[in-house]
Amino acid sequence: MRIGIVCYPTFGGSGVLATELGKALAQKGHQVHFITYQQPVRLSAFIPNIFYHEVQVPTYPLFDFPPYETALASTMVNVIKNYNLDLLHVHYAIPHASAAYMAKKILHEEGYNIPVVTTLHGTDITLVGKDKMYAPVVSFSINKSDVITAVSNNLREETYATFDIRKEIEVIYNFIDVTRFNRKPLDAFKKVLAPKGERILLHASNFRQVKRVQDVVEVFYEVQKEIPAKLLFVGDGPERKTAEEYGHKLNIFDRMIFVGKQEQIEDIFAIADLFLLPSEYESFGLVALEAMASKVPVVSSNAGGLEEVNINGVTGFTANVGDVKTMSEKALDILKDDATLNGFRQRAFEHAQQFNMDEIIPQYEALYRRFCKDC
Ligand code: GMT
Repeated sequence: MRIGIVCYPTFGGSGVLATELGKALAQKGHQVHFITYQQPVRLSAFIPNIFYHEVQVPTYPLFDFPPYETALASTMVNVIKNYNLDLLHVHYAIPHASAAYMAKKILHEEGYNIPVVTTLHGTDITLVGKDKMYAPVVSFSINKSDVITAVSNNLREETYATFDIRKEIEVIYNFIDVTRFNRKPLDAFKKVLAPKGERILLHASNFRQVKRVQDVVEVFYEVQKEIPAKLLFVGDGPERKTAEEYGHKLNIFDRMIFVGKQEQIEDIFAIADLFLLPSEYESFGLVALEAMASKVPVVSSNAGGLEEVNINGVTGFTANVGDVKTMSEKALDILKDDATLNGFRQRAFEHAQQFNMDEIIPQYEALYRRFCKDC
């Protein structure tokens, strides 16, 4: 099939998932066309049947806000026609679903039918999408998609609760390539970060408010009182300063390490003992799954779809949002001895296997084939 994929090209979960999906589809022989404003971060190597089309947004002195959505819809039209695409799959509703609808209508006038699949990822519904400045367009364009998918049952329910959606929303979970995360810890790396064999707690995110990085510091503060430990932060974003300041305030900054944005996160997961994700909301929590596939148990909140990923008492623990006391106790329960930790490690790893790409990619392919039986 010839498939167009529209996504954010950045480190965020939706962009990562869309890029990995495109790469996996190309590997299976499909022709994949990425349409976005920048080369997706996970699209570094050359793959023969992957094409990248950059959305150029011409500026003009009149424009305080360059009209990205117009440029995106026009680029969609051009790419779909030039490459005779069979289907367009947009990730993250804003503004991709409405731009796709515009492109679809333009092409329809020319007698070209392009099916549109919209995958909802989370904040496009729960945080940003429901803002009344966006909601009417989001709701309308989701309803106009030929197929709607959500990355967890929770997000499906949230979407129905938030908008008047008159179509079926199908759940296709986030996926990972489990072989990528099954790495041996690099001893030299571990020695630099934890020279005295301290336990390594890890948090990786875009440091937005929804991640509650202050809770991460607070849980670590309680843990390091009981056992020697280090806290590793991966990623960057607006709340990084908050985490740093809080570390200074609690006098534990010397045990906190900020490594910034990293592409080879699997090597970092490999040396971690526990992953912390106390988010206010996660539609799924792709990063928690990556941790689990790396044999790292997770202590997370129970918000959104996290309980569909992190099974309480099995792959780690979940607690109410903001309940740092329970999160700290559970973190210590996991880390108290090697036998307990190894049990959690193994169960996290086993649970992660059901989200392997081999299980999930065929679900997307089956969905595409409804519109393109002969391709
Ligand atoms: O986590 C983020 O803030 C980034 C965000 C995105 O849209 O890029 O991630 C969302 O999509 C991921 C992939 O489907 C999910 O695994 C994340 O849970 C979800 N984030 C939120 O719901 C906050």
